[in-house]
Amino acid sequence: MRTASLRRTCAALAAVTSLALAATACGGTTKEDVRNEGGAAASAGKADPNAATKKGLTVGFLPKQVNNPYFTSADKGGEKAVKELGSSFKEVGPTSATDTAGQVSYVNTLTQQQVDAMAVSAQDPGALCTALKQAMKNDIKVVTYDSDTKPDCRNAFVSQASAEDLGRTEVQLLAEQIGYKGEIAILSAAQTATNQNTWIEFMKDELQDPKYKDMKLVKVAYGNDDAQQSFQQTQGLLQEYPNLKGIISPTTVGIKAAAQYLSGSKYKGKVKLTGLGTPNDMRKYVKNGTVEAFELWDPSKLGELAARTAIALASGQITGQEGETFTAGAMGEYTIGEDGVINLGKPTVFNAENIDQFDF
Ligand code: RAM
Repeated sequence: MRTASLRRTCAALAAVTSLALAATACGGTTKEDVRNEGGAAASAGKADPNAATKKGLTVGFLPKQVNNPYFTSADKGGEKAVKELGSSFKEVGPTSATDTAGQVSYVNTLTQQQVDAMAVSAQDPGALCTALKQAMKNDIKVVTYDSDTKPDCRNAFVSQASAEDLGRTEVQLLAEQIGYKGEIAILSAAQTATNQNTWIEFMKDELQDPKYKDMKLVKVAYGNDDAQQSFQQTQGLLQEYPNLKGIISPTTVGIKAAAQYLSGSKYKGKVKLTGLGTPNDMRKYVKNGTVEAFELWDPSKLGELAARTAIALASGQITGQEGETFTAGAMGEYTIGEDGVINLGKPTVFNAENIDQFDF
């Protein structure tokens, strides 16, 4: 019988050598491997909601980008929960939101280190799949949080809110601010980012509604979650489209850089800006009249839910199947939805009236 430790040795081998070589050295594919291949939908074994929460596990967090305050906050939430549950936390990850090869090698590193579970915010929907499947084959539970991969490449996805709600409400917020009229642009993160691209699809769909007939999306620009590139892209948008009335930036790095540019320019208060930002980053731009309203969820709660999901998976309380439920500590009970998606909840809209109530 194949033991977990043998599988893990093979994982380490696969991570450092070619997959084919590892498969040969480890005796090829087993029935169990095949069962595991399906990810969320086909996870091996049945969930036991009454199983004890395992302690002494190691959970690795791999954000899109380590030096992004949004992920610092998310991963701190994850760390706190992992420690509270009696397990060990580690964080690895690239400094650039476009270093997909770097993310792949961090997945392989975590596999080699034989962590029990990993929580990953994917820079790209497909690029991490082979590495993540290899991790799952080796008994490592894989949770994506914030930005998903394909459903068969992870056990569950912890989503910040409904992607549809986020996309549609950002258009609604901007439409109200510009009186449903004029040219608008989107300043996104990386061109491959699963989360931003999903939200943008819903924004485009929302714009099809006849009530937006006088609004026109003229461009989607990419600032790569880099402050300087996002600042320059904002400047470029205003040069290219002098009649621009508003910008939606569904990234905390992008919206902050765009606000910084607008606030020091003649467009301050005239070109409207909304999207997803942290209250702490955006406070001064709300107070100085650059930004009226924007939205976000609490990143530390997202990290906490990712950690609790990872540990529930590693403890056998859930497998990632639709309909399974689990208790995420004081956060309460969560039910796994279609395709293994778990929704954190509703985002909050921040404006001059409520922004001082939030500190993240
Ligand atoms: C950035 C990242 C992250 C996204 C937030 C809103 O920090 O792109 O993935 O969820 O913005």
